[in-house]
Amino acid sequence: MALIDSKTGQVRREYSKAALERAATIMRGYDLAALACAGSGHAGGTLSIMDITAALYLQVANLDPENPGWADRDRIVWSTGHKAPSLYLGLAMAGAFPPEDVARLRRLGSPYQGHPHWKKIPGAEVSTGSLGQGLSIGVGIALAAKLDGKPYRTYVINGDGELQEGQIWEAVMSAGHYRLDNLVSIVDKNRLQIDGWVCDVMDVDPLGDKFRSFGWHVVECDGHDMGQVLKAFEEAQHTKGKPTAILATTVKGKGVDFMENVAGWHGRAPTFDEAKNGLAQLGLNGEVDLAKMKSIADAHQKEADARIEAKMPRFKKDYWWNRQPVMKVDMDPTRMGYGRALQEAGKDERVVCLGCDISGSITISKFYEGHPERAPKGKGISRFLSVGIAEQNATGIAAGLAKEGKLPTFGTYAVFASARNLDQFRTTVAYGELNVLVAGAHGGVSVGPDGATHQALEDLTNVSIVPGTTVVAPCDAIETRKATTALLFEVTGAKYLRFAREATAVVTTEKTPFIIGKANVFRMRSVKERMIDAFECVLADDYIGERETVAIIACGPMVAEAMRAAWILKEERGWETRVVNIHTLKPLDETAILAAASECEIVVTAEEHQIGGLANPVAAAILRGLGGGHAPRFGSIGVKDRFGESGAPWELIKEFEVSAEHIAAKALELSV
Ligand SMILES: Cc1ncc(C[n+]2csc(CCOP(=O)(O)OP(=O)(O)O)c2C)c(N)n1
Repeated sequence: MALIDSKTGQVRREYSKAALERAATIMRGYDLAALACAGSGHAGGTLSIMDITAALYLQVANLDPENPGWADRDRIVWSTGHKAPSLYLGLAMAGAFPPEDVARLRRLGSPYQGHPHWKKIPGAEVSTGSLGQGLSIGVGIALAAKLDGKPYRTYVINGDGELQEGQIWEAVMSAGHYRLDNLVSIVDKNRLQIDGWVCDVMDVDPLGDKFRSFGWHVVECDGHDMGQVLKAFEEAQHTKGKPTAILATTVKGKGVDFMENVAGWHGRAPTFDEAKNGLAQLGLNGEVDLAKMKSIADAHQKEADARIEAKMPRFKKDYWWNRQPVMKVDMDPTRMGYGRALQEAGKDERVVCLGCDISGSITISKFYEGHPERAPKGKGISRFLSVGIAEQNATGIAAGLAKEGKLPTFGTYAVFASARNLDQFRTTVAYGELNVLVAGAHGGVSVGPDGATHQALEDLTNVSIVPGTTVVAPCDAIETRKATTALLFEVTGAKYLRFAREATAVVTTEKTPFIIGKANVFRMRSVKERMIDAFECVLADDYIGERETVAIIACGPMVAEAMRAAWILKEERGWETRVVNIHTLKPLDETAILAAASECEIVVTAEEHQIGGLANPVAAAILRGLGGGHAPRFGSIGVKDRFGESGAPWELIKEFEVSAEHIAAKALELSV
């Protein structure tokens, strides 16, 4: 009904339609400013939902900003967690905190995580970011209200692309079944998702008919017409015996001409100049103080910098990437290798790619760059088949294609490619021995400001435990290209390739050996201008041990960190280090691990996700293989049983203590 003082039951403030329209415009301005301060985020969808946000938080829902845990408050669930800034600004405009404070968005240690965490923001009901889950949570909350005889209502904000997730329709079915007239789903129907128009990526229409067939009441409205929005909510409140779906037609990027209806603005933040331009278009010059917000963001950053720098082990000099005149590296994201390989592999007609609405970012779109015949064709069929935001279905479709002799591959963020579809991957693909290559992109903490929901820290453990899988986490973009090709054409069965988002050091060349299941050894021979020339790299099978002090056993981009740690240990202590690149976690090269363990005094494993994905199989291999032999001193670098958080990629490497400095410090600690 309104913003309420929960102690007295008095309405705190009522908004006219014009005041709500004005509030939505101001929130759009703060959104642009906060995104510009963050340097990343989702402009398009945060702008499209803002009129609905203003209506909901300032007028429709019963909320008390001074008592966010008030038992009778209406619950608002943001199933589309990427629209977190709109949620934050809804609360801010209602009076929970100053809107300028959202300038700290997506920074390390900020309550304003890239995707909302309810434990950090009083008033955020649940933690979301993995699409398709919020409506089920809403059903649960609405059922609890019915069980307890409580009058509160539950509002769930959904995206139209998000409706491609199968779980949504399970939730729709259950809400219809239980006739939850205290539940409302608002669909922000801006008709765009990441890969393009929803109707081309995977059509969800006719939405009204779909909801109605599951027993819902449906209201359609223009999501930017405040009168229509308020009327739609009112209709929902008066609907008895069924849940209501408000299908709100909106414009992605609403209010800023260069963002409107442009898919590319989905996951982009404006620059300060673009934000200024946007503020002028919204008529907000002087209303939203961009400079003040920047100074809030800068002050927050200063504190965060001091905190993480205090956590860094200290050495005689600064060995950080490219800070010395020697040991220079090129940086390239490992994910690039996947796309480059697919471009080439596409010559084989058996190769089929499935798009999961994140195609540019994970580089699978390179499959059709320069090859229009392979490109997605809306509802037409080509060798790039878009399946939308539907990881479980993608796994099943890939299995079906494989059954008929195709070589299918698909990928998405590793969190969603390895967990949400784990049963399909285990039972249909692995147990069925079908030839499917799953790419887990954005692995590890280095994903950055999207935060915990998007940082895959458990994926290697999840998939490695599945019998018969081949699991590869290559160390750089070149090795990712080789791994993709090898997995596609040389390996059969369930295959999982894991790579990262951030640009990391390139430490191999075309000539570096690469054989699935065979580790490589890197040995530093002398300091060189370029790091790649300072190290010798051979197959572990061909390496003759030199009784080095330390062995660092690493996978993925941590191999490069391990090499830098070897440099640090050589400079600081004169120690020799054997770096073992375990690019294949399964089948594991136990011979290489055992050789390192029996010939070196200290063994450190290094991974940039939960300790265990690599450390556990390595430790087990050492214990199994040593027999009566003397065990080395053993330590592990990785994330220590915690979830990730927002922050810049290299800040997170420091915060989560997974840098070369931490590896070197661990080796030194084990020596005493
Ligand atoms: C399970 C899952 N898969 C993929 C993603 C990555 N992702 C974030 S937003 C998005 C597109 C969402 O489209 P839509 O629901 O239409 O939101 P809007 O266009 O309104 O921003 C995708 C694929 C995710 N967050 N969760």
